[in-house]
Amino acid sequence: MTSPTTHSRLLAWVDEVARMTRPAAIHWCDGSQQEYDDLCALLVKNGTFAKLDPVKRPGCFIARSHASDVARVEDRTYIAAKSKDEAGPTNNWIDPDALKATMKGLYDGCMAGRTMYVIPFSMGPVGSPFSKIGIELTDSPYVVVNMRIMARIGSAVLKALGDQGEYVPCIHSIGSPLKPGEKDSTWPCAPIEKKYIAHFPEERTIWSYGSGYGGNALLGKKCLALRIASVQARDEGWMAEHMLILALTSPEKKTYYVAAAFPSACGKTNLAMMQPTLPGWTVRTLGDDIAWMRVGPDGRLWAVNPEAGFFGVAPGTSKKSNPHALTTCEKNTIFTNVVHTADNDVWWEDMGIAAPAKGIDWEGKEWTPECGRKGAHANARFTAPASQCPVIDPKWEDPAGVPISAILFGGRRPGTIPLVNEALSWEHGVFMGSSTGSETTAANIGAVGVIRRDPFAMLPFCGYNMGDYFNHWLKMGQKLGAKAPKIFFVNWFRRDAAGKFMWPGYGDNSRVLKYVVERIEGKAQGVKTAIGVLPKAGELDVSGLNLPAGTLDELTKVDADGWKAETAGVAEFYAKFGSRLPSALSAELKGLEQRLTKAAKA
Ligand code: O2Y
Ligand code: MN
Repeated sequence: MTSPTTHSRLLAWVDEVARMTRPAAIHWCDGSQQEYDDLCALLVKNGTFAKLDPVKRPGCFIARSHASDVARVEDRTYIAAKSKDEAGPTNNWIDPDALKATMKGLYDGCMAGRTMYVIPFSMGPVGSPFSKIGIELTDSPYVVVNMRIMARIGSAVLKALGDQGEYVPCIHSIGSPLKPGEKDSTWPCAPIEKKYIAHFPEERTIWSYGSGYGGNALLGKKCLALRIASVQARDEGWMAEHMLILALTSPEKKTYYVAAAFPSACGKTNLAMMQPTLPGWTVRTLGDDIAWMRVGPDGRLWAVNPEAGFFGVAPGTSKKSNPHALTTCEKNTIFTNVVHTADNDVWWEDMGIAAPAKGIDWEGKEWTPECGRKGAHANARFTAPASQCPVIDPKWEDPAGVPISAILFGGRRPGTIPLVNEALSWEHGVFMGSSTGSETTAANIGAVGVIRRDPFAMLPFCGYNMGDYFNHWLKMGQKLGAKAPKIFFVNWFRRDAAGKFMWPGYGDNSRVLKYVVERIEGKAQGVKTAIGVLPKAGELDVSGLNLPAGTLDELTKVDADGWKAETAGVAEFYAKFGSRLPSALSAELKGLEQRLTKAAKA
């Protein structure tokens, strides 16, 4: 195949990587439907894909990964900055020269017997001055078809790149060369100790080896649009954030755009596609995972979703939790690690429909509801085009983005943290974001049920020293001045003494969004407390909820003892950053402690 570009730097790099990895063929992706269909047919032939029932699930496929390759691997993810200090205390640092030597050894001949696909991709609408182009070289056709859903790929991107344009070079290999005549497995990958997800922030380069799954392999998402983009954003004066973007329209038909950061496994996709229970209110989706935000010509903060699809968690996605996600993945969707039912459809735990009498589970074993095992992996995924979301916002592909009126931070916090708490200032909001914590679930690594500090939900995704990242947030606030969005901390996950959730969540979170809008409009007064502005009695619309007596008070009060422990936890976390912690944040912590002491004495 002749190369479809005259970009000499790109051609030289593709040639260099091909000489190192030695693929049997090179394919430049044009991003067409025909190419997608051909690759899906190849994946079916190889046994990686099975085509689902064309009536029930038109254009859909199911894949099962290797049992060792089911999620992002944080302990194999590296920020290979020149110095350890540049990567900071929250990242896995490794010397870039040493890592390159190791990875070059792994890449040597790693694509033998396979095709190397060249995927030109754009994060953000093609041709927008705010979009970033990447080129992913991969030996995985599964990655190509998923990338076609998650990003804009192919000829249009190469055209936008021209013959001089800048791009982020991304090398990806599953790390499983094929000997002549050797039978391939359905999910080839390398063992865990050989997996590397490496970022070279100074060079704006990504090297991934050994995994074919999600965030490890679809390099436009977490690797480029968050880890590398966060570095670009710092240097260029914008923000790359782990945030959903939604449009909230009031009964008066006024629309407010909200960006919200929650750690992984806190229901970001559900909130982004929420079906409000409050009559007259609507939510439209712009993005469920990543927001790129910059100060617009009018001085406000404008956000775009750089992605084109959703890579959503299947288990737990149901008519109750997220009916719009279910509709989104009715067609043209790739399912990975869910149950393949006997009638050639898909199923997962907590889907809200009866389990099939039998099927094949994510490990390829025969499965029945009685067998005692989960059928889908906890991190089973659907990859679906954003355009198929029934509540996609008409502006979701607008290159200018949308103006953000409010930023929400949140986490899974069983105690102390109120349902909604408004920051007293931008700096206080940055303090809230920096101290975000969330109770770990089975979807995280490590112990379950402990509070993991996850500042701005960016712990696994910030490509540089998190202390400097806090400072970048403070600087953005100075640029925005009086036009800065209001900041709120929300917590849908409070539990009572019996361990039961106290707030119904899902569509009822629209009640909190309504209060946020009423604060923006000055219609709700709130009460200024030591920890922030809390809703005044009667200001949260809980009509028809029938909350047990005392629940709302409990959800909106200052728990003095809990906050004492909270500030101690934040102080301990902040100590990691040493001199890189902005003084404005130590001042915020001190201010909070003093206000709590004063309130206790009053
Ligand atoms: O485990 C993976 O490879 C995917 S993780 C992921 C996918 C979509 C959106 N967010 C996340 C996350 O971990 O935050
Ligand atoms: Mn995410």
